[in-house]
Amino acid sequence: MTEEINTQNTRNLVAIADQFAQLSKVTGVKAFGSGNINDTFLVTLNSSKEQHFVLQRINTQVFRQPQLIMQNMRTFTEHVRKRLQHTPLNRRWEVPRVLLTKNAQDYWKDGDGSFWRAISFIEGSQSFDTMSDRSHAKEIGYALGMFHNLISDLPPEKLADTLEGFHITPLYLQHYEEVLAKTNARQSAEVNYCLQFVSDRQAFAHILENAKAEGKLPLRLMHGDPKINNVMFDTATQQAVSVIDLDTVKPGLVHYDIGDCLRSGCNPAGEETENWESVYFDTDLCQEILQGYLAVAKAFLTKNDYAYIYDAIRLIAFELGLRFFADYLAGNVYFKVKHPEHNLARAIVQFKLTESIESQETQIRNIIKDMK
Ligand code: GN1
Ligand code: MG
Repeated sequence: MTEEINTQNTRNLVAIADQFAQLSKVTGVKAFGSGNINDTFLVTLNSSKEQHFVLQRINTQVFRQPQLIMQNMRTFTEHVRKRLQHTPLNRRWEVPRVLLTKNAQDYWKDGDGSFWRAISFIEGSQSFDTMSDRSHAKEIGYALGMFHNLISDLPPEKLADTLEGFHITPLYLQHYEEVLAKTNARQSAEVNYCLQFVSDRQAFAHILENAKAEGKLPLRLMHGDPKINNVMFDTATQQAVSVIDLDTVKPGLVHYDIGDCLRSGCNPAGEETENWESVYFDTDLCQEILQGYLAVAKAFLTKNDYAYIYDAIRLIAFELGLRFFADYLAGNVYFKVKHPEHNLARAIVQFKLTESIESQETQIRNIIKDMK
C-alpha cells in the first residue's frame, strides 16, 4: 500500500516537474534539503546542459500570496544579473534563476491547488547544516556581505512584503502571549524553563524595532533567512558561490540577517540537536564570519549599524526560540515537525544559545569594536 502511494506520488511529482522541464525529459525527482516550511525536491533531467533543477511546493499557509514571492525573485535576480554584468566579480558567484513553465508562467498550480515553482540548481555546489569546516566561516560572512552589497542599490520599496511581521520580535511576543492564554500544554521542567526564559526578556524583545522606529536603523532589503545551509559552496574550491532560498527577500533590517547568520553559523551543535548541554555560541567562528561579512559590507554600514550588531545576534537567537516555543504551544501549526516535542526541543536549543551569547557579551562586543 505504502509503496503504491509512493509510486503514485512520484508519478505526480514527475508530472509536475515536467511542467518546468521545457525540452528535456524528467528522469528523477527526490526529496531535497531540510527546510522547515516548504517541500523541496531535486529534479534530474536527461539534458547535457542543465542536469538538475529545484522544484518546490510553497506552503501557502505561511506565504499567503506566493505570486508576490515570484515577482520579488524576478525583480531581485534581474537587478543582480545586471549589476554583475556591469561590474563582474573576480570569483564565481551565482544567482538562482526562476524557471518558467511551458506556458511561460513562473508557477504552476496542480489539481489540488498546490503552488509549485522551479529554481535553477547551482551545479557543483553543496550546503551544510552546521559549520563542518572552520574555513567556511569567513566564506559564509562573505556570502552574506556580497548578497547585501548586490542589493544595496535596489530601493527597498521595489520589493513586496511577502511575509508580514517576519522578524518583528514584538509581534512574535504578542502572538506567543495569545497562544499561551489558550494553551493547555503539559507542564514539565522544559516547558517551565522556556516560560521563564521568555518572561525574563520581555523588554529586550523591542530593541531592534525601537531602533528602527527612532530612525537609528534604516529600512533596507534583506534576505530574511541567511542560515548557513542557505549558503552554497563550490564542491571543488570550497568557496561560497551563492545564497539561496529567496522567499523572504524583502524590506527589513540587515540586522535580522546578521543575527540569523551568526546564530546559525556559530552554533556548532546545530539547531536540531537534543543534547542541550552541548549548545554554545562559538566566538572564534563569530569573529571569522564577521570578518568575512565586513570585508564586503563595510562600504554601506553606518556607526549605528555597528552599535546594534551584538543585540541583533542575541535577539534573533531568542526570537527563533520564541517562535519555536509558541508553535509548540499552538500545536505545531507553522514549522514542520518529526515528533510532537520537536519544536520544544528546537526552542531549548535557541534559548541555550541565547544564554551562551549573553554570557559572552563583553567578548562579542569587543570583537565588533575591533572590526570597525
Ligand atoms: C524556516 O523553511 P526554512 O528552513 O528555510 C523559517 C526561518 C527559520 C528557520 C529555522 C519563512 O526556514 O525563519 O529561521 O526555519 N522560515 C520562515 O531553521 O519562517
Ligand atoms: Mg527559508
